[in-house]
Amino acid sequence: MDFENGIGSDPEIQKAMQDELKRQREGLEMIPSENFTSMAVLEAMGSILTNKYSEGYPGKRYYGGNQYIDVIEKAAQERAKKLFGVPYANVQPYSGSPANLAIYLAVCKPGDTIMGMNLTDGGHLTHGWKTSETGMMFNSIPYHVKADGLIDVEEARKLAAEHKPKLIWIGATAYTRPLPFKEFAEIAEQCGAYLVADISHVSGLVVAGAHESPVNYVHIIMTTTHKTLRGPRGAMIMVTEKGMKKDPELGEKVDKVIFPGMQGGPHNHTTAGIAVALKEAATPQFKAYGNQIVKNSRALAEQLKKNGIKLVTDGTDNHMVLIDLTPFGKGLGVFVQDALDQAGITVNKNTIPKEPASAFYPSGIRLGTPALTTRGMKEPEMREVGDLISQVIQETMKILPNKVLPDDKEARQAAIRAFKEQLPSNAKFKELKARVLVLCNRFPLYPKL
Ligand code: DSN
Repeated sequence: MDFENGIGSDPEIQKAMQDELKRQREGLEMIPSENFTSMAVLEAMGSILTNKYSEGYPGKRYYGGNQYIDVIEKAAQERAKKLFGVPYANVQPYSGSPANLAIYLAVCKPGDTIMGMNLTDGGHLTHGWKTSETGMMFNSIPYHVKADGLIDVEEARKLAAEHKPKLIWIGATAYTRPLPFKEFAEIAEQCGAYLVADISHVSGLVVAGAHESPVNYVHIIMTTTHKTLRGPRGAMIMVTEKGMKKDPELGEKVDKVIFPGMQGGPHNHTTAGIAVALKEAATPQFKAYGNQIVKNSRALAEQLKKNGIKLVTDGTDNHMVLIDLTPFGKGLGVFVQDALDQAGITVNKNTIPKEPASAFYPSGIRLGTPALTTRGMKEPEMREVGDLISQVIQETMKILPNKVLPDDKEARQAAIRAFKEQLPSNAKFKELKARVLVLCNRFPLYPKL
């Protein structure tokens, strides 16, 4: 069979894969939750490990033939425990959202009160947002950020005292400052809640010492493995010493919810990729990498500010920068995202605190430096990238006839369509795209592929 000779047997998919590789190579990848894994992680992911079923846990499997899978999963667990300083790790969650659901089910019952950061303030869907099952299954009390963009710890303290949540989340998807673990530990202590740190975005920084670790403050830590940690798409749930003290059976409860409670066979190729990524993350090179991500992010923020671009919290201490476009108009994120795409810069439109438009048509742009840092870019390149982004924004505002996104659905679609249609022929975007390509070519990506 042709298929035995490789992906060439499926030219349609092969071409899309090649096109995607070219896109990753020739553009600036600035979605803060994305990264480029090492070749070692890629090899683990594209391996024969995908062939095996292994329901259960090492030494306690439902199917035979798992002796080597056990080696891999045990290595992943041990590496996670050592790296984060925790007594317990489950490396099987398929990704962050199911991992978070598993945490709820391990410590709460449907209808219980929970607290998380409001989505449009930078929180995650699974921290209790109204359209997520987590916001429907539980009584969700959101806390917010203040006018300066920082988490409103005092509001969270009052809400926790009033509503006595069973579980509190500390973690975010669009937040540029350190997460206040210590303050939230006091809040959780006062109402007896489980405190869970969702460090999906910053786990690579935590490992590198570029963000404080939550390990001494929270009961449970969840992280996805594909963001700053540079592993494959997956997730881990870890229970801390503090969590084990609160409930000595917490680890077993998490295990039971993941399997048989929620999932079937673990994705063994992913588990191997996670193990490899954790080995990489333990190296001095990774420490330097994590710190460089933050240096790059700060350099990018400074350059944007120099060019008159407004930032939420006026800067950054982590891997992320959040542009506030409201000085130009309401709900303009969609236009800037499309224009940046045209110039070869991939970002995502995002809500900003006190979003004046909507979650789907927000007024911000979220940027991140993990992937560019992986390519080897440093502060001088970030200043160049800051200039490129500023010029895209300026050109966007120049060509947008009306700086307001229409409220009417059809008028809105027409405005977005009309804007998109003119992008390919715009001379300024062509020039910026050419500059992006020159920059990317100086930092080759996956030269061995
Ligand atoms: N989608 C992820 C992010 O971009 O932050 C979170 O799930």
